[in-house]
Amino acid sequence: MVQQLEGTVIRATGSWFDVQADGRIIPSRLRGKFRLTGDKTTSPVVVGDRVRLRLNPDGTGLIVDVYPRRNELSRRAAGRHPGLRHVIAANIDFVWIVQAVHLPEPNPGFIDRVLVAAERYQIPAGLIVNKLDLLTDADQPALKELTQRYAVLGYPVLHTSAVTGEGLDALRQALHDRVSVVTGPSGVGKSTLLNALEPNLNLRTAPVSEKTGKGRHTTTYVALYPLSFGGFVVDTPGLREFGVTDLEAVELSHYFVEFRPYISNCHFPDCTHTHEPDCAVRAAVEAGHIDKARYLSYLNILSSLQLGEKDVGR
Ligand SMILES: Nc1nc2c(ncn2[C@@H]2O[C@H](COP(=O)(O)OP(=O)(O)O)[C@@H](O)[C@H]2O)c(=O)[nH]1
Ligand SMILES: [Mg+2]
Ligand SMILES: [Zn+2]
Repeated sequence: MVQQLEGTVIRATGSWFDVQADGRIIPSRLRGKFRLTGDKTTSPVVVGDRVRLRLNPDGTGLIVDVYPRRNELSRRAAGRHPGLRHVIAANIDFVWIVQAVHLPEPNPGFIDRVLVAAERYQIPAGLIVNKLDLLTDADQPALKELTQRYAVLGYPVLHTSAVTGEGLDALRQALHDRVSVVTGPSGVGKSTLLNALEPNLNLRTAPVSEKTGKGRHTTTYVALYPLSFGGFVVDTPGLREFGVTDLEAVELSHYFVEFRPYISNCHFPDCTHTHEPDCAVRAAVEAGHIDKARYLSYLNILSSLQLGEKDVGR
């Protein structure tokens, strides 16, 4: 009789998966059948997945089943597997997108892409603007604008500094008792913030290169960390870019929450809100009811989806 256990994947390195089951951590491999499913993803099992495993005599596990996901956060894979769906984590309660005041500069396009990926699965999301200690008087208007842009849409915005401790209590409360993903470009301070909240995590951090203004990749695997004050947090490797995937171009506007009230008023039911006559979304942009920067993000994502759909042959 082979012993079977159920557990949660808390670390994924590519070939090994640490599964928390039965109060311990079991290093596990995937059963071969998972490689044959034809699913166009970089990995069939990710952090946050609930799995069933078989215990081997040597104490390692063999993952034999993955339970259906409540949701997932995914992006278009780059690098070795261009075009495939790269699922960052599954079964998530909240997605935080971290940006810095400076070093590196805020990237609204990145924020909007992650928000689309979160809205795709109705995962609540918010923005953390970190490195507030670097803020100068000249930056105030830009910070206010960025904050307002997302706050009016209902996305919470936190201002933090791992240096002064500003905003850390609010962040701790926000992470309490949930499974949260903390994502963003390299160098914005994701790992530093989590270390400040939970010093025994000891996540590696690295200075941002003065030359390129970009952070270095220090986190090489995705892991789900338990928080002593309750909850779990996923620290992701810094992402250079966040490509939207796993949705059709015609769905995209529904994931821009402020477009939704207008979409059904467009003349054409399959309006892409780019060139069509009687487009209610474009009219709302003209009238100032939809933020121009958000509409530009929409156009950018739309064209990358249209290109992406071509190169995967759909
Ligand atoms: N000035 C300032 N630097 C910070 C802050 N948070 C992180 N850093 C620095 O930013 C660099 C990148 O941090 P890291 O946590 O590795 O970024 P990650 O790639 O997003 O995980 C490190 O040199 C940190 O010390 C902050 O609030 N203020
Ligand atoms: Mg990091
Ligand atoms: Zn339209």
